[in-house]
Amino acid sequence: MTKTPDNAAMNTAITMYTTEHCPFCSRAKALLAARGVTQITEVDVDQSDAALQEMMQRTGRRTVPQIYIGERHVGGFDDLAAADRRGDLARWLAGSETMALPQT
Ligand SMILES: N[C@@H](CCC(=O)N[C@@H](CS)C(=O)NCC(=O)O)C(=O)O
Repeated sequence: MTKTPDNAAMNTAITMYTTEHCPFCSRAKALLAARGVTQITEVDVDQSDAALQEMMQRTGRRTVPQIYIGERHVGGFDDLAAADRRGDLARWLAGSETMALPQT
């Protein structure tokens, strides 16, 4: 079966370190939703110091959101939006960087 970004997005595990009141987190979630993502595992770093420590250790950053697509660290909202503009986001959501995008 041919993968499309839409159906692949549902099979791509996305983890987002967030806090409840975080405009950049909302923007990141809205952008991912617009690209067909239906499920995001959110880790609220305000609720758990262990989660905050994990995020900082894993990413080297302390701002939220911090977004992972599978094991790939995308970064924050700015990084996500830049990846979207470059066309990388669609490839990552499709599950393979090496997969050729359909020619239009
Ligand atoms: N350029 C970052 C900005 C992220 C950002 O400023 N997030 C706020 C919450 S919406 C934050 O973590 N503030 C706490 C801090 O700067 O230490 C991005 O695009 O993700």
